[in-house]
Amino acid sequence: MNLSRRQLIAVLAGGAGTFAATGTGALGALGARALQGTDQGPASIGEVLRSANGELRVQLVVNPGTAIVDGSAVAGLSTYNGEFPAPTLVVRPGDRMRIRLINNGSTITNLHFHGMHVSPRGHQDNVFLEVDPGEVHEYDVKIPKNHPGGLFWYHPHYHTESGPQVWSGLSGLIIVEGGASLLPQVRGLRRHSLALREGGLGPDGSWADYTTLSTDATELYVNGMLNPRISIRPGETQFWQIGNIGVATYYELGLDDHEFTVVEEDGAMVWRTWQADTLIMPPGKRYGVLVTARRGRGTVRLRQLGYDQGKAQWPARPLMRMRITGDQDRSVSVPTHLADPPGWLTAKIANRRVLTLSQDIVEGDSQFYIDGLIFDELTFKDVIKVRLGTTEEWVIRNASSKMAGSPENEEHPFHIHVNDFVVVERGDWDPLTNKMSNRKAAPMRSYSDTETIPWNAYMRFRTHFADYTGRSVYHCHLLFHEDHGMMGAFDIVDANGEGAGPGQHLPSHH
Ligand SMILES: [Cu+2]
Repeated sequence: MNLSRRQLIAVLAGGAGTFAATGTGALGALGARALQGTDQGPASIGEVLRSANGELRVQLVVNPGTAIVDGSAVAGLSTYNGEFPAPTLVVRPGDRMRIRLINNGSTITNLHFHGMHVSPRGHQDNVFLEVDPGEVHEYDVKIPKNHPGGLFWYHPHYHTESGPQVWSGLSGLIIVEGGASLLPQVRGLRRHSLALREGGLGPDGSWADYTTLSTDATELYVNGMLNPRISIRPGETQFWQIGNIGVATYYELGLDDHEFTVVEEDGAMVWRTWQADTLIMPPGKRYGVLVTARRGRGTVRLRQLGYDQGKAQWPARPLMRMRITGDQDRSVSVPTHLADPPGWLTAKIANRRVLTLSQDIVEGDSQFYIDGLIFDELTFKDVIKVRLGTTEEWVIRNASSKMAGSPENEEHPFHIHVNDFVVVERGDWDPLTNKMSNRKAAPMRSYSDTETIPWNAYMRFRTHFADYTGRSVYHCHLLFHEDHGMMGAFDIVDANGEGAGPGQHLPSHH
């Protein structure tokens, strides 16, 4: 028996009507022919679900059970449609995403479309939805015609369950066509989508339980594979879209003796490109980069160079092989200036806010706060109200330092839904004296939706609340921190003060 990956997918999926019935029975035979863990096949993205005629109409089934991980059948995951990682959704600006979410899991779930500029209300990017075990929810997400092109991702966002569910396998990429891929220099290039996420096996060979693996024992998968390969010709330039769709791993990415030219960040084309030897990628972060093979034939490696996040030390390890092979190809380069920054960056600032991230241990359990509050206890008065069409400036500062009495030093990746922001300044901040120092203007060359903040430091950003009213959230994208309190809610309100949509209730409201 020698099944291709696509045939495996067909066996696993079994057709739309039989997702629920797909279990270990169908996979028993596959387990017997499991590939070796060091197969190192091509870094294929796997199943791709593409929109047609303005609509992506798909079914995503939360499917607890066995999935193919790095060529082997592994029990104990929970995946969308039996795929690890989840299928990649490919859409265009102006499309509708009509997604039937079927929850065959044992806990409440929902869907979030990370980084996308779509409505946070109704059956769209609404993290307040609760899809109970056994329930079906029909999402209908309208992507605006002017939506930026780039790399996004989707995952469950039900407070207290986000971490365990993403860990178990529920995360996948979304590509919105457009962005840098439409540049004349980039248009014809070979492309790769690289989904980075962690995981690993427990003592019994099934998927490890959430939070049980040390950082040393955690495996780092690229498109669900350990150390896969891609091929590139000498001199060839390729366009890679890289996303960290895991729960906790911080990456410093490096490519032996090669550099990255950054053309997209967090799902939007940058205004000014830059060269980078390394890319820092906390959970949720995405970059689109051009890579040119600068050596003759041979193999170089994409590596996790290692990252000290404070509490967690992520060790260095190889992630993927880039095999330089074939005939010499012609390199391309892009201009430094690609676009102008948005006009609202210099608009009148309607409001300035300061938020503080912190943590503590309460009765033996870790608790994470924004402005001293955990998400579970937020009441209506704690919800930030922002006015549609205005520009605000927020300072986010990180008090998670031992010096300030915190149990750990920890970086936190700050993420906000619905609208991107532009970092304008970074610096040090002393939580004891409240003094800012080492203030540095940020380069202001791109949008962000996820930015890490070191302990005893701050970032200042500007954001513009365009197009959509509704209630949504900002939070730490270490999902354990989010699930344990480090999330806040905000309402984008119209001129009448109307914001939150029907059913957008805080947990304290229940
Ligand atoms: Cu955090």
